[in-house]
Parts: sequence; C-alpha cells; structure tokens
Amino acid sequence: MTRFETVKAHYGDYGVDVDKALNALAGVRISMHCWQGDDVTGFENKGSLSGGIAATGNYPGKARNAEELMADIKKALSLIPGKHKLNLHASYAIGGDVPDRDKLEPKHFSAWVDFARAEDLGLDFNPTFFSHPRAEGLTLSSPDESVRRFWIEHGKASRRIAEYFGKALGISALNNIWIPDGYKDIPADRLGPRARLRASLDEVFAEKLDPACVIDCVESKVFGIGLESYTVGSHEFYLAYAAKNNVLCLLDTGHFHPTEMVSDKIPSLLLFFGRLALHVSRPVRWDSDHVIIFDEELKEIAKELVRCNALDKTLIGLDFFDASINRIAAWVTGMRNMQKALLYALLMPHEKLARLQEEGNFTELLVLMEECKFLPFADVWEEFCVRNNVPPRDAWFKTVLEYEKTILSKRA
Ligand code: RNT
Ligand code: ZN
Repeated sequence: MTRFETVKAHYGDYGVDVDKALNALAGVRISMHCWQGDDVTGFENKGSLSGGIAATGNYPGKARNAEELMADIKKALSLIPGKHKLNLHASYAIGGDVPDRDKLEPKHFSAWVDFARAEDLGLDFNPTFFSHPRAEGLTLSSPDESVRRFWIEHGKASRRIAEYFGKALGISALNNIWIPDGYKDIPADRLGPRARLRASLDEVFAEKLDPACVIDCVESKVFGIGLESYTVGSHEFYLAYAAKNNVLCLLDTGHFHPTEMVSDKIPSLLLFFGRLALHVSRPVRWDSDHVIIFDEELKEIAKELVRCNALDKTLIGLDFFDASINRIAAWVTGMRNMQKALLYALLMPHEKLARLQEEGNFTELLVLMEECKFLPFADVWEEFCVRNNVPPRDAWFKTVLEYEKTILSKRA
C-alpha cells in the first residue's frame, strides 16, 4: 500500500470517503481579491486609500499598473490548486479613456474579461465607494443630492459590468456593495442616513438584469477608522434590506464585534437566503484584514459550509490586504488556507457527529471531535496539490522568492 492508500483506509475507518472529499474540493471556486496585489490602490491615481480601511506596511514590489497586477495574479494562481474566480473593484478599470465612476461601462473592463478567459477564471465585481473626491463624506446616504446621485449611478453601472462578466464567462458574477458611510462621533440623526441609503439602494437595484449573470449583494460592517460611532450600513440594516429585497447579505469576518463568530451566522442565513456570500478575512483586534490562517474560526466556517451542504450555494471571496509582506505569498497562503479548511471539513464524519448530538451523547461527541483533529489530513492536502499540478507543502515558496528577486525587487 502507498502512503496515500494507507491514509484513505484510515479515514475509511471513520466512514470518510477521501476521494469524494477531493472531488468536492476541486469543484469550489474561491474568489481571489485583486486588491491584495497593490494595497487597494487601483489604477485611477486619484489619491490615497479612504473609507476607514487601511493597508499598513510598505513591503517592496507592489503592482503599479494593470500589466504588473495581472502578472502577479498569474504567478499566485500558478501556485494555488484548482480553478477560481478573480474579484475586481471598479477602481481597477483599464484603458486610456476611463471616465469617472458614474459613467463606467462594461467596455472599461474588457481587458479583465480577456484575462479571465485566458486564465480560466470567473469574475466578481465591487463598485468602489471610497478613495474618491466625492467620497469624502457620505456616499449613497449623502444628504447632498448631487453626491448621492453620483453614487447611485455608480452602483447601477457596476451591476451592468457584473452582468457583462457573467454573460461573457458563463459563470455568474457577484456584485457586492460596500459603502464606508458613517460618523466619527455620536450622530444626532441615525434614521435619516439609513432612510437615504434604503432609497438609494432601491434605485440601484431597480433595473432588472439577468439573474443567471449577476448576483446582487450588500456588505454590512460595524465600524471603520475615523467612523467609530455610527455606520449607516450596519448589519441589521442590510440583513433586513437583503431579506426584503431579494439580494444577498455578505458577511465579512472582520465586520463584527471581536467575540462574535461569523461561522455561527452561516446556517441562519442559509435558512432564509438561497445563497450565501462571504468575505473571509482575519481581524486582529479590529478589522485589520490580516492574511487568513488555518485557525479555529476558518475551520469552523468551512465546517458549516460543508455540514449545511452549502458549497455550491456559497460565494466565497477573500478580503485581506497586508502590505508588510510579499503580496504574492499573502495571496497563496490565504487561498491555500481557505482550501485547506474546506478539505479539513470535508474529511470529517459529519453524519455520525450529528447523530451523536441528536442522541444527546455529548461525551462520545467530544471524544470523536477531538480525534478528528489528528487524522492524517496533511497527506490528503498533499495529494490534492499533486493532482492539481502545484507544488505541495511549502515548495511553492521558492517560486515566489525567485519572482521577488527577478521581478518584484526591480519595481520602484
Ligand atoms: C471594507 C470591506 C470591503 C473592502 C473591499 C476592498 O471594510 O471589507 O469589502 O475591504 O471592498
Ligand atoms: Zn469585505
């Protein structure tokens, strides 16, 4: 018996089918966020990152234009097993004639569609409601009618771009709306901005687009830097809005209070929504957007997706941006960790565990859950990498170092 056959037999003793798990993992496309590659800078050159988010660090080699960003994405993807999606922001439009954000059209993203076709990727999209002169105050909830109009037009434009992605690639595109709107100090009126946000969203979503191509979604948040006291798009606001308006409510793992677990929210949302959208991130003391690691919460999220049979209903996107380390290594580490967590979850005897819970046999449940942690998971991960022709273990890292030496270190 080869080592892998022994491992399969070992899992078999627990009633786990390893090949089935490997096949299930191969079917999961994870949306890799383009903005890790350039610290959320984008191609507009209109000033610094705003909106209460921050990328800290200045590790050399960040992508300075579309060509470099695409090359870096390709390098990262070559070290990540399986087929995936790429998550874009409106601030990454390509071409010499890119208009302001309210006037963006699908054609300003056609170079990305060509790239996605060539790399066998799906695409997702995000309107960019920050890092822009008209986003210095509120955006979709602005009391200034011309500012609010501008952002409504941007929201509408972004849905058409996402629809174009879905149509062109035959893989539906998520269009995710996140706005930074909020106040640093205690507001005098919490209702007004939320009423305006609701009215703006109603306009943004009014146009009927092909639901097979674009999936609409809104992303909630608890607070931002400089926006500590009040967030217009809070979780209650968006959860209620999404439920009533047939859009999705995206859960970003960094957008809740520190002891609140996103994993626990997953089954509840799945009971009421046909699909689930995630931004998987790692908050350290705040929404710091650290690279995701193979930690308890990541595994718990993956377990919920597997147990709830929700892998094909979930749009898993990553959302972190660490500017203090090699950005390609950040992508590869995060993507591979998301996949590792899913594989780990796919290799658990969930039916047996659930039965023990139903029977009230909590002692055996604890014993078995603990034992599962020591099954030879790493060998199955290695097999997955080999089957997908990517370097196993940390063998990928030397490729990144080589790329850093020959390409990244030459960038000013
Ligand atoms: C911000 C949100 C949002 C952004 C990206 C760049 O807190 O998480 O999703 O991180 O859109
Ligand atoms: Zn997010």
